Amino acid sequence: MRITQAILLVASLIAILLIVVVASADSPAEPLFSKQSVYLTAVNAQAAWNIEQGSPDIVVAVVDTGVDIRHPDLRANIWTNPAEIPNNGIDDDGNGCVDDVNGCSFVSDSSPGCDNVTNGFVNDDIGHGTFVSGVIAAAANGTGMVGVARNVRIMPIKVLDCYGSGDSIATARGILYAVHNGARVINLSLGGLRDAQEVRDAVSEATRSGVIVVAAAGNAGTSGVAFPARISEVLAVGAASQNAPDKRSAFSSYGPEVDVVAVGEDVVGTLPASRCFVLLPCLPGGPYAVGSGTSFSTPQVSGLAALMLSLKPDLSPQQITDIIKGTATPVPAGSTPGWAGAGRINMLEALKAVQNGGAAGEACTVETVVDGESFTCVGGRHIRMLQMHAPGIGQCGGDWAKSALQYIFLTPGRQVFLQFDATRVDASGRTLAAPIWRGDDGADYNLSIVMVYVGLARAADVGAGNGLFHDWALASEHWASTAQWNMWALGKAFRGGC
Ligand SMILES: [Ca+2]
Ligand SMILES: [Ca+2]
Ligand SMILES: [Ca+2]
Repeated sequence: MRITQAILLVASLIAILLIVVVASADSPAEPLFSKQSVYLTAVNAQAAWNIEQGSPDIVVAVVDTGVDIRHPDLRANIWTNPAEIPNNGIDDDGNGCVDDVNGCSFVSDSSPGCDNVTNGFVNDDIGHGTFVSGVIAAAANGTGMVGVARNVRIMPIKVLDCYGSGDSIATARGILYAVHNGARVINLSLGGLRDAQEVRDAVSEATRSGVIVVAAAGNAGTSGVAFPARISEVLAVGAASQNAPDKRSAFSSYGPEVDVVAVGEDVVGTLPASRCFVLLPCLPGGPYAVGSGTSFSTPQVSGLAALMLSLKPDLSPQQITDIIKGTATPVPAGSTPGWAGAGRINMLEALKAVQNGGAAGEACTVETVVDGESFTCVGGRHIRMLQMHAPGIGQCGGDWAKSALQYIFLTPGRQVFLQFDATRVDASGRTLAAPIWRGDDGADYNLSIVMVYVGLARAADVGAGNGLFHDWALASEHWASTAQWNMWALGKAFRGGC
């Protein structure tokens, strides 16, 4: 069954001249960096590069139209399969793909006018996969552009033909090839409307195998996230505007499945020199182009995942997702609430979260509770809660939910004491001042403690209706099991508001 998977790109025929922002952090000497710096600044990339620029051990599979593996900004960073002998017509390593020295193609049911291209022929007919690859891993070599994760490896996997169309079988096979041949990140800048079980199965296998799948939300500009981005295990990426990175790009599809966004307008990428003007016009002086679409915000997130794995290779897909979402910069809802998911990625904060404790979002189970106000924590390294401003009397709702996420880092067994300033109480007995978490490092953490306090309050107090926020329904499910309390889930639960 043929299911068209359109590439998610918005042709941008007019290059916008950008005002160069001189970054104080890492600024590569690439001629095109001035075009890149605006959207990369919006995701804090340059500062992140002071922490990590990518490891050659981390492989990102670009499941797309193929890749120009000889591109001057990519050739040093193309994955190679050492167990395969090139051009002998034999599948030397027995992985199901003949002569796959630099990736594999699965295009066996192409559109009329396109060639079927299978096995080790990963040539890019139109340039889309090459563009995406440059966003991820173009080299810092003094020419052209630089990728988000300049030192990681790209595994070219061709599933889309010369019109950028493909089918779900090829897509699923491409995903599985990536999983079985060492990729840690899979970039899917493609999608369609229809669901496909074989793709769902392949994504599940990827996730089970520790491979994170990142996909474009779609360019319909309407409610309804594309498939496979809308699969729950997939990190779905929308697009923010270049000139106003707090706003949705008009083309960016939205819906509850969107996890995060990056700027998706006028992104710089690599093109095969022989394919200038097929999909996008090349920039003067080289095989590069400027393009827009969730196709091009997505590889920035894949690159971030690759940087995180370079820093800490044992991160799981769930941990990567939690950190990327947990450190994202919230953006205004505008007229399409939820369009950006957790917000716009913040590469620096994500890498710092990896450095500071690794497994963000890992559940921390409360082991013992002492008089309802302190506990020890086992099984996780830190707790994610919402950082909120102290609310005013009667204030509840929007401002709270929009506040930034904050991580509290714990070591197993470490005690955190809850302190509570009960001086401000509203008419119904609610204490409104922001209480304090005092860690055993002596630091005070100002947190919205409403949820925590409810959870750690003795059930009898809460049930007795003594004013301890017992009408906050989101917390109620946790009351009965204080001693086995998943704090991380609690933090998430509260995100919805009061
Ligand atoms: Ca092979
Ligand atoms: Ca061979
Ligand atoms: Ca370069």
